[in-house]
Amino acid sequence: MKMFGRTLLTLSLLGAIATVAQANDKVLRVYNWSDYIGPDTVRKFEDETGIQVTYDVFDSNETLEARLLAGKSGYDIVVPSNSFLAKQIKAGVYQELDKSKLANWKNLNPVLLKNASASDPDNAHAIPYMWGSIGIGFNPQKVKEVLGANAPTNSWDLLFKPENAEKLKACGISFLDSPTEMIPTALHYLGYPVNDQDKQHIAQAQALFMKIRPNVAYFHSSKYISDLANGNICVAVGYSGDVLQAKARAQEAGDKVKIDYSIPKEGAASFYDMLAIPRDAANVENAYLFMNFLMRPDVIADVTNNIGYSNANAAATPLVDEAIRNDPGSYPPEAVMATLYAVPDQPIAIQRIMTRGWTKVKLGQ
Ligand code: N2P
Repeated sequence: MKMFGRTLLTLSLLGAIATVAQANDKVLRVYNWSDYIGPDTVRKFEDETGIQVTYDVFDSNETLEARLLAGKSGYDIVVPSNSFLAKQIKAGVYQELDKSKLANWKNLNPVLLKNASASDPDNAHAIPYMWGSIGIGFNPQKVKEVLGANAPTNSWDLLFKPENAEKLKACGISFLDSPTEMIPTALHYLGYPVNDQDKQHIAQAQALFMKIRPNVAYFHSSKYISDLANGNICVAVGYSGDVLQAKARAQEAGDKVKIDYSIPKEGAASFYDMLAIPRDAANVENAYLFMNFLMRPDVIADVTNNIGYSNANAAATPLVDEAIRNDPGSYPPEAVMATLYAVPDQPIAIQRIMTRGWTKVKLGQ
């Protein structure tokens, strides 16, 4: 009995030591969107701090949310969009930030902080990282060949008018695989509020997709970057910076393919992606170090210069390449900004209806 007790004690002591060692380990696990960081950003952080980073990627809020709600994601930093944040905060997914550990907070843009506080009062749980819009990436040459010189590339008609989609099928159409972003895009096109909870209206949005479904090559939220750049598809509804990455890749590859990004005149969705620490993160101190590192103007400007998304760091703006600062896709002019609406934060029940409808759209039935 005594022996057994001592063994137990020894085991639990060993366990405690292991836990402390793990918590103090120089490791960090980050779960971010794909194509959303500079090629050297993580290595630079590792070199400066000696912290070993495991860096995994996802390409939709839906995927991230499933991991977070299942619990024990194992990640120390995750990057939800603000449209998902409020619900996740309520579900107790994140810890409150200790801003005394974030000396570079002062560099953040106060206007963006205020906007982001709509889903996180006082910015208590999350830091805005990058923001962008959901518009149309297209290959002007191919679209012109199929639809003629007057192709409505500045309008959602380009895709939602079945007669256009039917023709564009020949060169390849893709949509994001995200019901929470695509259904509101269709609701908006139909003239309904983007946060409409009327099931009939949501069904109409679904029907709009059903009509053009036979002409869609695929629904995917990251594959279109290389497919646009390679000329495998000619129109993709996608995230602003991802399309700009496709444009840059096509340019680097030579003159064969040219890519443009359009924010349709009817308006388009905008999003903020936020850095947050899950409640059960094992390496919280290292998470703070990484967050603070990402708020350094030189670091975050370099990220923007590589991925084409606008960051939320006012102090970094002078360090952002002029070509990106002047690109209306990354930094839209005031008049275009006024047409953007935030991806709506829908209640779970509505989210489920949209997800079920979306599955049918994807299956085409
Ligand atoms: C990165 C996409 C991030 C923008 N590939 C969507 N929130």
